[in-house]
Amino acid sequence: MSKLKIAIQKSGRLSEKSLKLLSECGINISNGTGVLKATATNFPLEVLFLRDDDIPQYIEQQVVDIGIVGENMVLEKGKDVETYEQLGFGGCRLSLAIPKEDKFTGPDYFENKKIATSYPNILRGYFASNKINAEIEEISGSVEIAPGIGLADAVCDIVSSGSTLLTNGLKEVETILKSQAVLIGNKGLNSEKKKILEKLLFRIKAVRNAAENKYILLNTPDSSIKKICEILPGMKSPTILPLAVKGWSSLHSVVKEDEFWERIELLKEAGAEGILVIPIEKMII
Ligand code: PRT
Ligand code: ZN
Repeated sequence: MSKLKIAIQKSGRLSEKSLKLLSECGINISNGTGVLKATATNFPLEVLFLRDDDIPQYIEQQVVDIGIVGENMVLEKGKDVETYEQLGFGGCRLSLAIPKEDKFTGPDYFENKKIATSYPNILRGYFASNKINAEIEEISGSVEIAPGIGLADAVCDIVSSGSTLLTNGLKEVETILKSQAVLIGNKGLNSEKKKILEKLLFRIKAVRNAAENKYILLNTPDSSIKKICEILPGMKSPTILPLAVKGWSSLHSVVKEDEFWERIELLKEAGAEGILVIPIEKMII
């Protein structure tokens, strides 16, 4: 039986979380340290550990079938690959930053300036759509120090907390794109590999849904059930069980993580008591 080949970052910001995702999907990987290749013991998957920059190209050439990389990398490399799923980790943005004492006047600021970046293609596109003439200085690492050493006037780089820019005397002035890790793949996978991919995507979605939702249990006077059901619609509809105390019920449902606090307030106002919130391990919709 054929195996699906997945590329993940060998060592870097996406490595650990990519492996964690596979493990949450129930896939065991016998991974010795320093190896380039590993095989899953309970799923038809072969894992290759590569530099993130190489992954889109290897997928286009079908050296590997699928891979996990940042959306920023997919856009910069411009390879002909399919994006299947956003994975909810590796969040960051690609931004332009200038010396903090400079006044930012809008994209015009960059006219005739020199900008250091590891993302020349995305940056070229940004300047073209804003009709700006600027010089792009491509460098592969430590972009933030370029203005300080006189190599460039500004930078275009990945930002997450913003502290690297700050410590280098720069301020973020424009966000070109927002990014997170995505699962990408070759467009011409054969039907056998597509089937394995579908199984993997099914598991990834279950993991992602679980991470985005919480299981909620609460006690409610029977008179409030209708109101509470409106606040907590659940997957199909909430489960309601009578309590030993007459006139009261226990209600079970799911709530989205990002709506959680707002809903809890509404539930309390509606008369809910003894609210328990529990993490979900897998969620199949
Ligand atoms: O060796 P390899 O080529 O595989 O790794 P790499 O060094 O090129 O990549 P790596 O591990 O740094 O990043 C991999 C991916 O993680 C990126 O393509 C992004 O999709 C994502 N990501 C998320 C980040 C960051 N957050 C991030 N903060 N990538 C880089 N950074 C760097 C940024 O370049 C800057 O130097 O962190 C610094 C800024 O961080 P803050 O928190 O100070 O703003
Ligand atoms: Zn890289």
